Formats: sequence, C-alpha cells, structure tokens
Amino acid sequence: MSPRRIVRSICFECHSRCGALIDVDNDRIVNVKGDKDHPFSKGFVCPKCRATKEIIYHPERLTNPAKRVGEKGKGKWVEISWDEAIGEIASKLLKIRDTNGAEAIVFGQGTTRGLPPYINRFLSLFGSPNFMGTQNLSGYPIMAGSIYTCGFSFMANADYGNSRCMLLWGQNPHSAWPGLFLNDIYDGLRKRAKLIVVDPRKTRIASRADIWLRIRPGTDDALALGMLNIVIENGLYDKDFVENWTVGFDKLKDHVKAFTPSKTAEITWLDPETIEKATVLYARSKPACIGAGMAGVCQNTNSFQLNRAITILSAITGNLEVKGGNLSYLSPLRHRACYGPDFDACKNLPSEQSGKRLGAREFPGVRFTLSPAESVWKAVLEEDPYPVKALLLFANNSMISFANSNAVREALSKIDFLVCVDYFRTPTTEMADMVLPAAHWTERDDIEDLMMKNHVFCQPKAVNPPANCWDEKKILIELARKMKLEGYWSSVEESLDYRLEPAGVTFEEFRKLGKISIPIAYRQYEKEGRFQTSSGKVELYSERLADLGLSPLPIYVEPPESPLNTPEVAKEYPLVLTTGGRSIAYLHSAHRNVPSLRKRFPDPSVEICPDTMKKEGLKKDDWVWVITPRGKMKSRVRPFEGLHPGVIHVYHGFWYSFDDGWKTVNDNILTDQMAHDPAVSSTQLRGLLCRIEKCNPTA
Ligand SMILES: Nc1nc2c(c(=O)[nH]1)N[C@H]1C(S)=C(S)[C@@H](COP(=O)(O)OP(=O)(O)OC[C@H]3O[C@@H](n4cnc5c(=O)[nH]c(N)nc54)[C@H](O)[C@@H]3O)O[C@H]1N2
Ligand SMILES: Nc1nc2c(c(=O)[nH]1)N[C@H]1C(S)=C(S)[C@@H](COP(=O)(O)OP(=O)(O)OC[C@H]3O[C@@H](n4cnc5c(=O)[nH]c(N)nc54)[C@H](O)[C@@H]3O)O[C@H]1N2
Ligand code: SF4
Ligand SMILES: [Mo]
Repeated sequence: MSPRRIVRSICFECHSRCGALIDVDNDRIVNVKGDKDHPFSKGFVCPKCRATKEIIYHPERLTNPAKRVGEKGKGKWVEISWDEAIGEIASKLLKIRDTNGAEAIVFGQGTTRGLPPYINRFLSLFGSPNFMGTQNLSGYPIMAGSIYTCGFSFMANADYGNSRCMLLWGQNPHSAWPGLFLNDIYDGLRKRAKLIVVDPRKTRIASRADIWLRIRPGTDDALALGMLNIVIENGLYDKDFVENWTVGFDKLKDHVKAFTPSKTAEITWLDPETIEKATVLYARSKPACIGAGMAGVCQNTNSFQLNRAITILSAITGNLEVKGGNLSYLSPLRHRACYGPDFDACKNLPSEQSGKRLGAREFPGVRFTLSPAESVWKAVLEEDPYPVKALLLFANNSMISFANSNAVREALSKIDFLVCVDYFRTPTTEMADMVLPAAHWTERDDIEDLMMKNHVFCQPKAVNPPANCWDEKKILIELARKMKLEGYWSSVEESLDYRLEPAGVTFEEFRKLGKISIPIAYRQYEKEGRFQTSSGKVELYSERLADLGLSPLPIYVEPPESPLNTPEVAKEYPLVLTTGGRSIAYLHSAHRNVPSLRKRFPDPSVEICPDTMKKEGLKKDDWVWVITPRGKMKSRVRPFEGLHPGVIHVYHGFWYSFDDGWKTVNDNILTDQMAHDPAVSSTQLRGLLCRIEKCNPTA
C-alpha cells in the first residue's frame, strides 16, 4: 500500500451508510472526513465515524483468538492460534450435527452487519435452518407488514425530498439516521412540505413539526386504525386506486368504524381534534410519505398489524410507489448483494429440515428469514421443540440487546458451545467458550447496501487489520474449508465477485466505480399488472393471514402491561416506560469505551418531564432506579420538556465501566421476553410499566 492516500469508503458504524474519506499514512488511519460527493450524506459524518481511530487503535481491542479455561462468565482466557480455533469449532459443530442434528447449531448476527450472504449459504450447506437475528425488533415487522399487504418490501423508504407531507412515525432521524434521511427531510422542509411527527418525545424533528402527536407508547396501532377511519369516513382516499388495486375495502371500512376520533384519543392519550387535523393534512397532501421508525414501530407485541395498518394508510391515499410517497428499491443486484444467492438459509434445505426453523411454527411471519432470539433461548432452556447446543454469534451483544437479560444469561449459561466474534470484550463474550477478533470495516473489502436508498456502495479496505484480526467473511470461508462444505466460496474475492454478478462487474471494477445506482421504479404494479401478493392487489383484508390463523384485518392490541390492560400492576408501577431511543454518540451497546463519545453522553440516562421530576423530588443528574416487575436499572435523570408527565424514557445499551453493568445499568433488565407479536415475534420494548426511586449511585 502506498504511504499517504485518501480512500473513499462508506462508514459502517451505524446504518446511515455515509460517505467517508479515510486519510491513510503508511498503513495507519490519520483522519476520517465526510465525502461531499456522496449522494445522500453529502459531506456529513457524525462523531462515531470521526472516532474511527480511537476505535481501531483502542488498547482494549481484541487482537487474538482466545479460549476460556474455567467456569462460564468467570473463566480465564488463553490465547490460541487461528488454526486451533477453526479446528476446534469445526470438530465441535460436526460432532453436534452427528449427535443432535444440524438444527442444534444456530448462527447469529446483531443488527445489519453484512453477513447474511455468508451465514445463509453456510447454513444451507451445513444443514441448519437457524439464523438468529435482531430484525424482529427492527425493520422486519415493517417489511413483513408491507409484504403481506402489497408485496413490496419497505415502508421505511419514504421519498421525503419530493413530498408535500412527511409523516414521521416513531422515527428520530437526528439521532438514528442523520446521514441517510436528514438531508432529504430538510430538502422537503425547504420546499415547504408539511411535517407530522408521531412520537411520545418531542425530539428535535418533532419540534419542527406542523403537528406533533405525543402518543402513549405502544398504542400506535389504535392511532393508525383511527386515521384509517377518518380517511374512509371523509372520503379522503384515492377512489380509483381503491377500486382497481385493493381487495377488502368494505370489510376494512366496517372494521375501523369503531375507532372514532374520541375512542382513538382515549386510547392514545392524544386529543381527537389533533388526530383529525393530522389525518386530513396527510390525506389531502399529494404526494405524502410515511417514514416509519425502524425501532419506533417495531418493538411491540402488535408490530406486524401496526405496520399493515400504516402500509394500508399509504396505499389507500394513493401514495405507494409514487414520487414523493413510499418507494420500493428492490433489484436483483441488491437481492444477491445483501442476502446472497440463497436469500434464506432454508432455501436449499430439504423441507423436512427447513420446517425445523425455530420460531417458524409459532410466528408465521418469520417463516422466510430468521429465528427470533426468544425461540432460540426457549430451545436451549427447555429443549422445545428440540435442544440447541451451539451458538456462533457475529457482532451481537445478546446480553444487552435482547429483552430480559436475566433470561438471556440463563440460556447462554446453559448452552454447550458459544463462540463470539467481536472487536471488544462484552458481557456476551464473557459467557463464551471462544472469542474471535474481527477486522474493522476500515480493514476489510465489502459491498454496502441497506436497501433504503437506490445505491449499492463499495467499501474498500483502507488499512490492514492487526495481524490476528480476521475479516468475518474469511472466518466463515476457512471454517467451511475445514468442514469440507462443498460449494462454499474459496476466497473473499470470489464471494464479492459472486455478489456483484447481477451488475456484470467484478469487485476490482466496482472499486473504481465506487457505487452502482439502481433506477427507481415508480408504479411498478401498473407495468406488471399486479402487486406481488396472492390476489395481485393490495390486501386490505388478507385471506392468506386468515389461513395462518392471524387477523385478516389490521387490529389494535393494548400492550400486555399497561394502565388499561393491567391496572392492578399500574398501581404499583404507575409510569409508562419506553426504552431504546438512540443517541448519536453510540450504536446500541457499543462505543462506551471510546473517550470522545463517552464525553458526549457519559451516563445511562432516563428522561423525565420537569413536572414529574418535581413531584418525585428529583433534580437534574440525580441517580434513580427505574423499576419494573422484572428488575431495576440505575440511571441519571435528564429533564425532558416534551414528555407526557405519565411517561418516562430510558436510553438503550449501557453496561461498560459499571461493575456488573449488565445487571445494573442495562435497559433490558427491565424488559420482558415472554410476550410476542404472533406474526413476527417482536417483543414489547416500547410501552411497559415502571416506577422510579431515588438511589445512591454507589449502592
Ligand atoms: N430495550 C431495548 N432493547 C433493544 C432495542 C431497543 O430499542 N430497546 N433495540 C433493538 C435493536 S433495533 C437492535 S438492532 C438490537 C441491536 O443488537 P446488537 O446488534 O447485538 O447490538 P450492538 O450493541 O450493536 O452489539 C453489536 C456488537 O458487535 C460489535 N461489532 C460492531 N461492529 C462489528 C463488526 O463489524 N463485526 C463484529 N464481529 N463485531 C462488531 C460491537 O462491538 C458490539 O459488541 O438491540 C435491540 N435491543
Ligand atoms: N446513533 C444511533 N443510530 C442508530 C442506532 C443506534 O443505536 N445509535 N441503531 C440503528 C438501528 S439498529 C435501528 S433499528 C434504528 C432505529 O431507528 P428509529 O426507530 O428511528 O430510532 P429510535 O430512537 O429507536 O426510535 C425512534 C423514536 O421512537 C420513539 N418512540 C418510543 N416509543 C414509541 C412508541 O410507542 N410509539 C412511537 N410512535 N414512537 C415511540 C422514541 O421517542 C424515538 O424518538 O436506528 C439505527 N441508527
Ligand atoms: S451517521 Fe455516523 S456512524 Fe452512521 S454511517 Fe453516518 S457517519 Fe457513520
Ligand atoms: Mo435495529
């Protein structure tokens, strides 16, 4: 590699996919800056990306494979060679397959990390249908909600920049999507588009809104049905579209009648006039788009039906697949590049094996992509429907990420063989039998795409990783070689070329191109003469769902633990709790060990409205316990003006630098893994009950 050079790449610290210019001197990164020529981040990069040097040259970075000697969670770590690590994993997996069947082995990945092509293919050659992910908590309910309704993939793709009205539903672009959506949203605002925000918190974007709907956490489904009712009752729908392109309109009309503005207001803690005003504004603006929060509308036990209702709202107002509305960016290239040739680990498995996917029987909506973590824990703990013996986790901090950390710990304590691949030690790696060090995104070649914009990007390696940190793709390739899995790739280059095949370029050619843009197909259904659903229409009423035992019409389900559903619990836990809002400083549980980022957001935090603080005798920066029926989490008080006095919010993902942090400052000690969405298995993380108590920070 030449001494000083600028490498044009794509930041991978979160999912915005911002353009990054990496300044490299003699195989060391000296600086990272924004790329002004990038189509949507346009020169922006956030503090996480600017902290790249602190991350990759961090003294605590894992730099060698290691094996635990001694008890789980307490053992000593002994460094081993890659040869030994790969050899031992291969023999363990083969032995388990012989004894318990391939399905007893689960591979997992945290939030979108680019590995589905590799894990899917590995599992389909190895024979296991079980790929565990976090998607049931973000994205997947949206995807499934639109697939079952109109067959296209993503309600999250709002065309803000060309819209007359932007409805942000549980989405916080300043913290969660600054590079991906903010420029477009501001473009829309500059062109005088109207803005509606549905969020219990008055976020930065909510404070810019024409109408802010301060919803009670967990009741978005009722709001969506109420809005559908107003649209239908007032004839604000697109009559041609409804007549020609939908099925079940009359049934929907009758069904949503019960959700009058006053009933909807009662459930959601909004007022009826504001609901009507917002609905009329959205429905009369042409075109209008809905930007659904990837987590904001995905972490309830009724997320699937909520996302069906939102998709239906977009459809009957004539905003599907139109400029300024909600778009579909599917293409054969990104299908292959993102998911790989097999799309799904089950694709090439015999039906008797694919039918064993954990979760598929209970959650029909998960049938075609992943095994939810909760089904995996159940299999480990109760051997139901069969035992799971090994778990290989790539970029996933299960102990902090999934609901009810105590239950997760119990499962990880019981599992026979746990391997974690990470940059750093975490509460999850501490439960592992083996830990493998990964190369950072600046140290590996890759193809980047999130399917939320119409570009597929090249992410070239800028510097070499530390000698013993491996690209995860290489880990899987070497493991496949050792296990003699015929048909797996033999090199990273070969795999990248394969993923690019539909574009007719090799990765070496792609390096020079930097990106491939995909033409946007407006009203594809007109060209094809059908939507990709069973009926060819947008299914307001779905026979297919009825056949699966799910409600054929979108429904409202009160959160399992709430002032309305469990008033007796609410007596002891009177506040409504929502978890998980993002800070720009961190991605989930990562980055707390990065000094510049920790300075921006030093402590686990709970947001409380000033009136409630006064009532509870609390001051800014006081430490409190947030307590739910499942556990208590220590947090610092942040006054937050724009919150309902009956609602509090805890940020997600702390553990680092606190003794026993997974137990004391981690929000998932508060959450419950037992209640699920019956279609997609999302758990209730937004909308629980809690109380707060002052605490001694050193206690
Ligand atoms: N209560 C509550 N819980 C939630 C949420 C919430 O809102 N509230 N949100 C949920 C959502 S939407 C998600 S997606 C999950 C996220 O769940 P996870 O993806 O498990 O979360 P992270 O904390 O990002 O953990 C990823 C780990 O991967 C490491 N890492 C980062 N990049 C790489 C890489 O490229 N390779 C490797 N090998 N390791 C890497 C990091 O160091 C970190 O330890 O959390 C979920 N949990
Ligand atoms: N900096 C940073 N960026 C991230 C991440 C991160 O950890 N850090 N995580 C990435 C991932 S994996 C995901 S899934 C996305 C998530 O992206 P988003 O869903 O946009 O982000 P969140 O902040 O999780 O939630 C959005 C908003 O939902 C609101 N909210 C809470 N409860 C409810 C409710 O019941 N109803 C409604 N309508 N709103 C509610 C919160 O107040 C918050 O402002 O962010 C991605 N981007
Ligand atoms: S928002 Fe920040 S972390 Fe996310 S891709 Fe952009 S620069 Fe990277
Ligand atoms: Mo997520």
